[in-house]
Amino acid sequence: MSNESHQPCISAIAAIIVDLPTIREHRLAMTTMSRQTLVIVRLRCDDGIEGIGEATTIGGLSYGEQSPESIKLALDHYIAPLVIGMSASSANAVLAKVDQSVQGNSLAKSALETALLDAQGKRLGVPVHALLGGAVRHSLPVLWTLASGDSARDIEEARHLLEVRRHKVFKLKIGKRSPEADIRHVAAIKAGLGDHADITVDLNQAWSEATAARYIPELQAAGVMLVEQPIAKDNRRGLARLARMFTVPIMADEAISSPADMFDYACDGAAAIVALKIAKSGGPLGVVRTAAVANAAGVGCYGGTLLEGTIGSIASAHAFAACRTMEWGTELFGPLLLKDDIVIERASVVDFELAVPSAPGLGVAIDEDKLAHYRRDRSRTAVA
Ligand code: MUC
Ligand code: MG
Repeated sequence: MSNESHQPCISAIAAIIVDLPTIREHRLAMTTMSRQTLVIVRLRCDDGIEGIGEATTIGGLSYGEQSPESIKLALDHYIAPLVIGMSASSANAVLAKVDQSVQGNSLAKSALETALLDAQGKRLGVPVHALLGGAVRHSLPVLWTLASGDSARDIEEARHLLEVRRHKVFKLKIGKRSPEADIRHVAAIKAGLGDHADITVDLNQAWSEATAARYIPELQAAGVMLVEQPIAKDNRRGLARLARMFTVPIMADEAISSPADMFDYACDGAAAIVALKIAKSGGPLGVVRTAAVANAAGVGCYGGTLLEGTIGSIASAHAFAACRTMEWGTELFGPLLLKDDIVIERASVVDFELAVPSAPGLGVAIDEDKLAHYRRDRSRTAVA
């Protein structure tokens, strides 16, 4: 049933937990992943259009405060009852209503906002990036994270990816071992790949400020391109002190989620670069808003990931395509870390770039057989 002004309305929302194996173990400072869990949102509208969205976490609750199960709970019990019956054509209005009653929960909000934009894009016959003001670029460079933990294996993996022209920038997840062991690992990989590749490192907050002050010069000497979130996300002044000490740029990730965080960090000169993520920002619109503050402050933009599958990564790609600048590239490699996915056409990287779809909506369709196979509740139900 449409409302009085014949606006299409949200009629149902399903949040489906899906567990997928990864192609190899993925080691970060706080967890080692051998599978990834997606929360897929299917948003039905009373004009027959369905929008889809996705949210992921890293290692359950080990990376952040939201888990796949809490995302589903927030959507099923709090968000869906608030928004069912609302007009489906304004993601801004729906998310404003959700923000009034639901604190935090950026991942659930991101999946919902993505699904609303997908549905509206399909309705109007335009890609999601057109709803965000239009694409500034139609493909995005994508780096790969080397995270097997073994230097020789990582070098071999990187050489292969260079040869097949998939990636030429590699991010190393460090912080789990001693700083000395990490520096040896980084230097070995940089030396092994030489000028053919750029190397970045992500500490995921693992170091104290003193450890960072002691070891970042060695990372700089090893030739890394940038250092991501070396210290605790709450230590903004510490990051500002570190940023003044070195020439290698510091990128803030966990520390910056919102336009307000971005403003605060920029005022303190605490980060030269920001990792933007739909997961942190509560969706593609939040990415564009945060990027606008970064642009105003002269902070470089980077397209980050929470290791989403194809749906979440393509939603991110639409947002990153619409940002004025994205000078540090992206890391939308999440789909390539998965052995399988629940979509008909998986995201792929060709000639070092991911193409941003131009079909209506996200330009991604669910593979119903795969969804039925991988959904966690498959033994209980076959219908979303
Ligand atoms: C993060 O902190 O950047 C991005 C790449 C990866 O391996 O993990 C994510 C999270
Ligand atoms: Mg990071």
